[in-house]
Amino acid sequence: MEINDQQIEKHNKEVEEGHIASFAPLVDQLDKQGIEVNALIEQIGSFQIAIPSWALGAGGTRFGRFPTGGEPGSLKEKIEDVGLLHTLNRSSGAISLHIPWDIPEDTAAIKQLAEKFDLSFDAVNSNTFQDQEDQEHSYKFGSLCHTDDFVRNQAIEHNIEVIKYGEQLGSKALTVWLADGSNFPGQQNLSKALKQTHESLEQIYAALPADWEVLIEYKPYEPNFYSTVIPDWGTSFLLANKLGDKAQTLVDLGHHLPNTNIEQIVATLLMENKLGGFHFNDSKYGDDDLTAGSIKPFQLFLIFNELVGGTDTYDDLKHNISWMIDASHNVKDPLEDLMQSVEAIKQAYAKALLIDRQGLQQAQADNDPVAAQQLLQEAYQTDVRPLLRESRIRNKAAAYPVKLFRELQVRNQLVEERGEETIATGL
Ligand code: PSV
Ligand code: MN
Ligand code: MN
Repeated sequence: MEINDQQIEKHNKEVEEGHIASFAPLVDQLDKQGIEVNALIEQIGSFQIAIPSWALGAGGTRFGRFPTGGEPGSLKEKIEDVGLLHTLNRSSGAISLHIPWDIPEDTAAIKQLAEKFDLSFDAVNSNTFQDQEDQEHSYKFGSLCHTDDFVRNQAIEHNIEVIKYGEQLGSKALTVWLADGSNFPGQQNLSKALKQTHESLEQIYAALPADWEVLIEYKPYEPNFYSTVIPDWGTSFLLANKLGDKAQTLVDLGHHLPNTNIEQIVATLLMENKLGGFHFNDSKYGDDDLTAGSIKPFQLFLIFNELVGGTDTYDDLKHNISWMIDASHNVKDPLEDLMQSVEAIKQAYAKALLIDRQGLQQAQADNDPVAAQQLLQEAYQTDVRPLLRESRIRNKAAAYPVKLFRELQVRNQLVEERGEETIATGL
């Protein structure tokens, strides 16, 4: 299944009139505000967000899994799916792999396929939270933190192996998310578990190629319900500082206790040059992995406000932040869901770009919270969807990606090609 230029052009022609009707007045309005609209559209259009390979199939809950049909059953098919997304929106130009779910057997062929779709490989993820069939030691009681040297070494070796796969594909980062922790008080010596984790990470760090980074995720609970070895950004930051310049903190939006001020964490990490990247998603209760921006779009906007504002001040920090999604579902078509996440992230970014920075700095200097709020709201309440559409049209993507996906009956075609009963490897 592939989508061609003619199909996209036809779609864009059909919706042109309606698009112009909303785009033209917005351009007038932004012009009056002194905003350089073409530059803005260029910034929005060039922003790319990586797709996680594990979100291309219908996600499961512990109660059930309801396959969508036509899900990718191999790495090749996963890349083809991300290729479809990128063709539709020209904003999903990278894929983040998870080993061993995505072992590239023929690296050259996989690279070639990715190139065909204009895709690069973002961070590669290790997996020491599940036991694999051929594995010698179990991760039941942890991996990098384990009390037993053999288990720790096996987990270290696995991470080094993941780096090697990533190197072959052109990735530049390893993401480590650990399920390590304990379920009951007394089960684990908390400081020893952290110390062992640090020592294990030191060995992984030593195996990083010169131009690589290791991104360390944190999570307060789940699958362990009493303690997690890296529960919060402070612990991730501590480890990243101990390890060195190539270690960074990864902020997964779902990995915070309710009401945490994530934008403040982002600002601090930016200031310290330790913001390695994001796993975008949304949540109501915990690590819900819901579509980005579906529950708290204002929070997403505030995060981008800190990013855009922060990068004004800390100019050298723009580099190398990994922009990734980590969301998956059992009630939505995964590809449609990912397009919605990308759209929400870009909307938040576009709105943050609209903020009158000078005005905001002045309001802050004047200690005028009313003016500051007014300026944020001015940007946040602007309907930026026509700008996103225009950026897609200029990049030869679909004005309305989900609409075209449905019109072309992409899912039905994937079901025809791959079958109804497919199960994608992943979460
Ligand atoms: C589990 O919480 C998780 O969602 C982490 O966020 C990881 O990034 C992801 O799974 C993939 O391992
Ligand atoms: Mn994550
Ligand atoms: Mn998670």
